[in-house]
Amino acid sequence: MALSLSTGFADPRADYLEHCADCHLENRLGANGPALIPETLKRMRGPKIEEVIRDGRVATQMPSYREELTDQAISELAAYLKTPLETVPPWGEEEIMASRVLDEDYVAADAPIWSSDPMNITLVVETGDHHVSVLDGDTFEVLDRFATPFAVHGGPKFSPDGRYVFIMSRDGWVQKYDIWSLKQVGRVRAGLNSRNIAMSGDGNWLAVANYLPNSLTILSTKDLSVAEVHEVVGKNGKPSRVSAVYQAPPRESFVLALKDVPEIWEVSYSKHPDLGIFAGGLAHDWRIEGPIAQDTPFPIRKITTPDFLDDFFFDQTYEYVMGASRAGTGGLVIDLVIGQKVADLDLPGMPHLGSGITWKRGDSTVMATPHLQDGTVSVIDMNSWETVKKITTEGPGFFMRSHENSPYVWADVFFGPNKDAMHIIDKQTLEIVKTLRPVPGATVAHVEFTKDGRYALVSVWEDDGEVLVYDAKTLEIVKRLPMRKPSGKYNVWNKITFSEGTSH
Ligand code: DHE
Repeated sequence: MALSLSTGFADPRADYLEHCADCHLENRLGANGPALIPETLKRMRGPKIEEVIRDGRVATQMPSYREELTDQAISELAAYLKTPLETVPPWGEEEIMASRVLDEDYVAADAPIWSSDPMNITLVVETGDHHVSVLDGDTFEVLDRFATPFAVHGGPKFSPDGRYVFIMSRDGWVQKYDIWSLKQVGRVRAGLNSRNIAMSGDGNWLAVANYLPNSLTILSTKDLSVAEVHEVVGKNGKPSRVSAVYQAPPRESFVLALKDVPEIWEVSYSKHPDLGIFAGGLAHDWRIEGPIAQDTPFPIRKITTPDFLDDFFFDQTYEYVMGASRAGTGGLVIDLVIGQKVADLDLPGMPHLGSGITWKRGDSTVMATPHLQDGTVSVIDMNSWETVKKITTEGPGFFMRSHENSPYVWADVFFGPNKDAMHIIDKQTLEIVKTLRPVPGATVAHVEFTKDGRYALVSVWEDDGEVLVYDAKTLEIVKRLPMRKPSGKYNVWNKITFSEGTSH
């Protein structure tokens, strides 16, 4: 342990350089180990930083420093790691390309090397030891289990044919994996701290939303090379973090939620100058600051919004985007064609729109979203934008799922004493018809259906966890698959066909 000569107290920077810098890099941005910066650490669920330094982290190379560091040195080191970086190093095209690793032993198979239904493959992200399991969606056999970058966040995105999958970590690494060959193709660090990724409708581009630096990285899906890095600066000149990026296939664009400026950005990848965001001569609209820049393959349209909008949900046409206000007081609907607010939403309690789903109810389409701050699922009519019902649940939830062939919506209770509950809601009556408690006391969350909707896969989100396979009709468990803290699950067919019961 390094002691300061003047005070006799621990010197956390010196301790960092002595014990941590080899794996986490002198600038704390991560190498073999993850980045140790507040942007990453604040988001980590699990043991506190002090505990990780003292006891190490199971299933990783992080050792215990119990012998080397006193309790005081550990707590000062933890406090040091929570301080923001004084300067963020440049992370543009050159740095990103220098980080790219393409696997030399990767050979693309001509056809799947397995005999399962390629459309019913389901991936399970196991955050306990940073792996993904590739499941046969009919037999639930594990075809492969591969290592991912540390701390995957957000849904992996499939290529439109379902062959490749792209996975992002909070440290900004993007991994490309070939499901047919069961092999990693390569990795690239597209940002230093990233939020999520979106795949273009044509499958050519992958957009990466970054907090650090304030940028959007667009990668070629073919070889993970950089197509463009957009610095994100609002109309008023203020730089902004990108909270999330989504694809809007019919508009041939990516839509960005911005953290620090009240704007929505639309980034076009259209090859047709009269389609997508250019339709209707919008390049000359007063709401857009100046003409849309045409000197880039990815022109940007900046739409001013009445509030800061963090989380989005789109209608099936992608004309309307529902946004949740940062203050948690409500929401609003922006029409992307005219670039204006068209409705307010009665959505207090910080709805988690990103995990909203839609279904047909009578003559209308409804959308449902859980709230992060209270035990409610809000159901909204997508024509009138009126709230149809606020369903009271046993606590705040994080994820919801359904399937075209299922009469039920599955909604978890992620937070609080009832985190072991999973509500089954009737899509027509909007009543909770059953509450499952498969493992009392354990966090039970996130559901994904098989291609035909016959089975629902539920995570027991614990270190020694499981994926429970339910018969989606009888609501009985038919199989239990041991997994290491399984989080999200993603079925190829449901994702590439944009099933209304799943997040996009
Ligand atoms: Fe997530 C998806 C934002 C915390 C697990 N999360 C998303 C998406 C967004 C988002 C915008 C949709 C992107 C996508 O899939 O492309 N998440 C946020 C937050 O703002 C929040 C509340 C705090 C933060 O800053 O990150 C947050 N998220 C968490 C967690 O603590 C979770 C539970 C554990 C973790 O691993 O970080 C978590 N988020 C997930 C998962 C998805 C996700 C598993 C994909 C869900 C899906 O089914 O598609």
